[in-house]
Amino acid sequence: MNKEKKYGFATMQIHAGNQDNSARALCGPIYQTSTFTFDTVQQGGACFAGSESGFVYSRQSNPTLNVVEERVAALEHAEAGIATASGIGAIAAAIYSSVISGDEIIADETLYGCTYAMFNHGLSKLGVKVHFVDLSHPENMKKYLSEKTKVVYFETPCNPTLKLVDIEAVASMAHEYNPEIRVIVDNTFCSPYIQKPLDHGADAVVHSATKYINGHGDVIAGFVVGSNEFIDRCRNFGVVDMTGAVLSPFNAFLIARGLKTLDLRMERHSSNALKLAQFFEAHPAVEKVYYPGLESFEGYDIAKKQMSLPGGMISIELKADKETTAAALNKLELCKIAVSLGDAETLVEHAATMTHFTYSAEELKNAGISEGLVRVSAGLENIEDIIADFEQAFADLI
Ligand code: LCS
Repeated sequence: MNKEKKYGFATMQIHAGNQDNSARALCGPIYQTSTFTFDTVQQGGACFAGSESGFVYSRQSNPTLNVVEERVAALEHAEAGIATASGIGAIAAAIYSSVISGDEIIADETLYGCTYAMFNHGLSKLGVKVHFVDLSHPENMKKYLSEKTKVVYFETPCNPTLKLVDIEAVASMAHEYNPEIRVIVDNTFCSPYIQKPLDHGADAVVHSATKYINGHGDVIAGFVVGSNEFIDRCRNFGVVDMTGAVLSPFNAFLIARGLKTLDLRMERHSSNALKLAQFFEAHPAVEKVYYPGLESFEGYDIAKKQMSLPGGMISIELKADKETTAAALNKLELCKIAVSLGDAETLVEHAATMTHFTYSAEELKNAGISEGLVRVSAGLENIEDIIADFEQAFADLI
């Protein structure tokens, strides 16, 4: 690649990131090593002191990880990125690197269940107060902004309701109050192909790369991207000292492979999801459909503003009760009942008892997660086959 040239997204998802590759292999090597050797003790000391560049130990950095870190950062229009052992590892590194006891966070009230558990049950034990608000109305944030506020955190679309948050509106309100407030967006549901939060004023992005970024259901991974200064802190403090949640070189290699087709996959996920959402909307057993590509969806205008495609995630409510809903899902023959998302296979889950079991009944209500909410991650199969599977599973509900 010519570093002086600007390339398109598809080119960057394949080529961005420095390969340390003396054998000229098309696919970069896996540096499956915990540590790196030095010619002399003095050289080792210089690498530790930072006066000489060079790899030291893989909890800090590793050439195979560096490739995907640079690649995801480039795709997100960020200066730098760090790979982590999971999405939760990425969020923890970003949060540990942003707050200390006594600080406050404003977070959206609808979050992935384990993120909510970290914020609600975990951070409070460390003396960090989290105010949960509905950030789809940014003015809700105003009464909690104070000199203690260090982070504003949200997902858009939110897991599992698909609620959208206007990134530009929230970031500008937070920064107007205090430019030092770090606005962190979880971009897992979109991937950088569909949405680039930094372009809309956010300061940092976190990902569960377990999902679309890897895309093949065989890796748990995460990323944080942002400014050089913030990512240095996430690396040298957040990951190295606090979480230790470093990605394995083999998983970094799989992510580099998965990323090569990110744009193609997101196009198919989105077109399949749109057709499936339209099928659900017309189905007599379906009460409500949540999908950013439907004009009936509350966040439709925000989707048009900040997402280039409506994405692969849909949630629905059936007219049936919880037990009948479960019985209908159990009849699926092709689509899989499973948590996670963004894989080639269509995955279906019941949020209240699976991904969001960490919410109490009241918290579910506040977050807009109904008892019967069914979340669907539209896969890459033939759309006719996906629709036919739901058609037969829902036949007895009519
Ligand atoms: N952020 C979002 C929006 C997520 O959906 C998840 C996982 C995470 C962060 C955490 O990432 P992980 O540590 O699992 O890589 N979401 C899951 C879900 O909806 N079903 O299973 C996991």
